[in-house]
Parts: sequence; C-alpha cells; structure tokens
Amino acid sequence: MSYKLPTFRHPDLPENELGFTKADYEGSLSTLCAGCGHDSISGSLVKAVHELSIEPHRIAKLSGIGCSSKTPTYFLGNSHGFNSVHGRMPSVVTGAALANRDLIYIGVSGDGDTASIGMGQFAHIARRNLNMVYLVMNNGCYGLTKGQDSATADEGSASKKGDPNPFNSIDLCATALQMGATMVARSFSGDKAQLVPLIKAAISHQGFAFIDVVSPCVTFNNNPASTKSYEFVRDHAAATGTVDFVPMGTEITANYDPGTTHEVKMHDGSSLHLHKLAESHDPLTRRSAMNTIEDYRESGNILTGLIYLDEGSRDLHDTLETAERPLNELAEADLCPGNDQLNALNASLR
Ligand SMILES: Cc1ncc(C[n+]2csc(CCOP(=O)(O)OP(=O)(O)O)c2C)c(N)n1
Ligand code: SF4
Repeated sequence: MSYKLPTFRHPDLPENELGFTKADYEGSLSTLCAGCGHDSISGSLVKAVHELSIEPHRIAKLSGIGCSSKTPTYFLGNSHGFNSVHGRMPSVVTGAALANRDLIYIGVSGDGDTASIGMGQFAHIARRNLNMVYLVMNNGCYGLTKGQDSATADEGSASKKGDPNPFNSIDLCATALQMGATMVARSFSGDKAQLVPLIKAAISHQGFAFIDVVSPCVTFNNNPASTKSYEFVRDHAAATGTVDFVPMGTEITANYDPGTTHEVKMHDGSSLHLHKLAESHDPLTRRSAMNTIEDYRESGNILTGLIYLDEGSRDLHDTLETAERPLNELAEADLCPGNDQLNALNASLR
C-alpha cells in the first residue's frame, strides 16, 4: 500500500504570499484510524503555517512516541523533523533550539508522552521558557498501546473497555502554568476556527507556548462514559473568549463594539485580538488564569481558548544571553578568540 497523498491537486488552490498552496505544507497520507482527532489537528497545523506564509524549511517538528507523535509524518513534509524517544522530545528540542535559534520549533506529544513518562522533561522545558510551540494531542488514553487510561483521564471517566478511573487527573494547562509557561491555551481537535489562530499565536510567541488539544481516540475512548469523547467535549467545552490572530502589517477591517476587544501586541509585530472575554478572566495575569482553570474544573466543564499570555516573556536565549547568530553557524575563529584574549581573561580573574 502506498502512503503517499494523491499528486493531483485542483489547479486553482489558493496560494499564500510565498506562492505556496496548502499542498506544499502537507505530509504523507495518515495511517491513523479514520476519525481520529489527531488528524484534524494535523490539518489545523497545515492551515496555520500556510496562512502565516512560513517557508517550510524554517520549521523543525519534533515528537516523542504515540499515535500523536506519529503525526509529524502527516504534516509539513518539506520541513525538518525528528521523531525521538517516548517522553524525550523536550530534551531533543532543547538541544536543537540552543544550537540553531533561527528555526521555528513545533513539538507534538500525547498525554501519555507528556503527563507520564515525559512529565519531568515537560516541567523543565516549560520552566526554561524555550522558544517553541508544544502541542499535546490529549485523548485521555494511550492510543498506540491499545487504550489504557493516561494521567489526564478524568476521575470517573471510563474508556470503551475500562472501569471508571479512580484517580485524580493531571490538568496539563495548570501544570504548564505552574511551571512557568508563558503562553497557555486549550482547544478541541474539532474546532478549527479556534485552534488555527491559537497555533498562529503560539508560533509568534517568543517563549514556551503550550496548547493542550482535546483529541478524541475513536477506537478506545469515544464512548458515552468517557469525558474525552466527541459528544462530551461538544457538550461541555466553554471558551474564555474568542481570539483573532492579526499578522504584522494587516489592515483591520472588522468593527467591534468599544470595550469588547483587547489587543495584545506580539513580539514579532503581529497582534492578538481577544473578544468577548469572560469578565472573571484576565489572560494576561497568571493568577487569574489559574483561578479560571480551577473554576471550570470544579464545574465539570472544559475550558478552551487562550488561558494565559505573558507579554513580557523572555525566552531561554534571552536569559542565557546567547549570541544572535545561531551557535551552529559560529566557526572556530568566532569560538576561539586566541591566546592573548585568554591570558587577559585569566589575568582578570587572579
Ligand atoms: C520507554 C517506552 N515505554 C513505553 C513505551 C510504550 N508506549 C508507546 S506509545 C505509549 C503511550 C502513548 O500514549 P500517548 O502519548 O497518549 O499517545 P496516543 O497514542 O494516545 O496519541 C506507550 C506507553 C515505549 N514506546 N517506550
Ligand atoms: S488508536 Fe486512537 S489515538 Fe491511535 S490512531 Fe486510532 S483513534 Fe487515533
């Protein structure tokens, strides 16, 4: 069987500013189960990067192990990619990002990959504020190994063949926030209208941008007793507000009632327009974000949308004061300034 997408495309597919169509950002044909939420997220990633007119070679996509971690094969086929070890994507992306700060890093993981085996790595990559998008395709189970409950399965939720989960669940947005992530959002694989602008904002954000995307596993965890099923999410998802991503230099054409929209300037000159925010929620304050997560958790609903954004984020390169030029471009002459300089430095320390 061939895993290549058909090469025929409609001749009038819309082109972005670089002259690329969406097809230029697709990957191989997906081998996931038909209806898996992960495939919809791959579609949203393709749409976001195409609309942002990013050259594919400027992106590196990395993942761990799982059905979710297989998806980088199905999007951005012309970008760099590295499929690492279970739960170890954060250390691999940290090394890559420190060596080459010029690439845009998109890490894809699962709730098993992140909230169990990779929890230690996840905590520290958030704490260090590495400049990357970290997206979890969250189905509350280990899809690839046949549907065991994961650490994000809600208490009382039951998968297709399982008993109700007796344990408290880990809320990855709360964890990311607690660990120091500078952008935190949650969405649903079935809500492209919400997810695409969040992905664009995460790519523009200078720092660790975390997106938890509820993504139903149709094979093992899409039954009525599951809180990660399509039906449950559709009935219980409630957004903090709506988000428009406005690229740099774009003319604003829509009119909003005064006081209903808040504009947030992003580091790269683009902006986020936040509309109809719930009164009790201020996404620019960590404490408010934490309270909102807790309020929704108590009410049994699923909080979606932009939860937190730190406008003054300083990423790992800022903190370490690394050179503007990517480290992998520095030659020996740049790295070894010579004996005289070394002697002078040593003398200054005596
Ligand atoms: C070190 C190691 N331990 C265990 C496994 C087995 N394993 C493969 S994928 C996986 C969990 C996948 O779950 P998740 O990350 O939620 O992804 P999903 O398949 O649900 O998208 C496990 C336990 C492994 N591959 N490597
Ligand atoms: S087993 Fe579940 S998570 Fe894996 S591809 Fe199938 S539906 Fe998706």
